[in-house]
Amino acid sequence: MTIENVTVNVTSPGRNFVTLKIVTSDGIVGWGDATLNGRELSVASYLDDHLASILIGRDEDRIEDTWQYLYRSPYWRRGPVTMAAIAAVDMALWDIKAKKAGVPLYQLLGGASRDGIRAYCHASGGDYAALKDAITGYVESGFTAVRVQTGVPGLGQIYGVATNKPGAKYDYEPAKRAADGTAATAPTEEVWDTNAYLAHMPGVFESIRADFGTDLRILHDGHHRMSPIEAARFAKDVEPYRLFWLEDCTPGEDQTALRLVRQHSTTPLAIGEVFNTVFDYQTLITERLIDYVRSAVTHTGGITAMKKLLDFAAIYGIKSGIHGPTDISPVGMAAALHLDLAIHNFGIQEYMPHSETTLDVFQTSFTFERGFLHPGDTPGLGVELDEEAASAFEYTKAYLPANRLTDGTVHDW
Ligand code: EZ4
Ligand code: CO
Repeated sequence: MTIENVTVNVTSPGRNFVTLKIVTSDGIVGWGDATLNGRELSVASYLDDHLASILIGRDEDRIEDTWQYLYRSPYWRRGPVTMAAIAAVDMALWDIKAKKAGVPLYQLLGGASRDGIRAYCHASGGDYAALKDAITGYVESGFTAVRVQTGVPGLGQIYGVATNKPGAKYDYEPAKRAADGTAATAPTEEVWDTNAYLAHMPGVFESIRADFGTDLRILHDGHHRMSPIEAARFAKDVEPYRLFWLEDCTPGEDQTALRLVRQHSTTPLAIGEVFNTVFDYQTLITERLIDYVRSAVTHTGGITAMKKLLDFAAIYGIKSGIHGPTDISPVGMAAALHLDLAIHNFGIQEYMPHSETTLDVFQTSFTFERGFLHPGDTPGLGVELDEEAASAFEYTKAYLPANRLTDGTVHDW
């Protein structure tokens, strides 16, 4: 059989999503996630204007060949737009193949290696009291791992801290529309001071350990804001509190920066949510500079590429920590969960649940119970986009915030 129809759906049920639909000549439908936060329409155009016509008539079963063709043939390789577009095609073809086989995708990836997928959520608070409340809520609901982000005295709104009503769960959404909910025209701006952050954070982890004991897995995201020596100091200072991982401590494009951090501490390191290919990890993996691979399936060329990347990492004792924020659609989240269940070197899965509005549009079969996820046993990925429901939510431009140091210098967000 062949690919007969390729369409791109852009919808905004609470936030923007780009979804690829591939239909075969015998009517099997496959879905792929192509959402790139704040740059959605570029990927939609890549798919619509450049890929759709060349997919028509191809054998939908030739997933590896299609991946290589899309990666190598255009001459221009890598980058988040290209790799999100390839990822969407790849996910849709795996969805189709598993539906044809009548099995959940993880069966085609080798079957289940575990019963459930340990998830971590995002706990945040403007101050320690609010953070403690948030962590308490998650621990009570069964989570065994939490990412903690908190305000820094003297700074305003910062990365990872929810602005919603206190106590509200699952409420951090970094992409911002205009204040009245209509299309944004430019990013909002935040202010950052690394010195204040470095001084404040170790005490936060000390309090968490004192209040929650030694069992809780504590994660933290530095969002690429520290220089190598600052990150080394941070990793060393927080060593006594035994973080599960310190994520994205230095800017992502500088792989050798993590050598310095490694030389100074045993705090486990995770990086990669802005990476697109295995080559972004070549030095990090072969020199054992990280402990967890943070790529999103959606931004790293799909299931085909992620499986190879994680197998490569496994040889060096490095585990998965697949990116799972709300800007990964339920389709991309399902792709992550099938991989998580199947691979041996699973570490942890980020889980920021989607809003009810989003889940009215994407029908999912994955489950979450007492801290653990499962992709479900529906054939394929197990997620279907309700195109009619989606049509009610028009694309609404939203941007990730910009960030400046206190003297006005542009800094990493
Ligand atoms: O800021 O996905 O670990 N998770 C994160 C995310 C990212 C957003 C950017 O689109 O850092 O919340
Ligand atoms: Co992150």
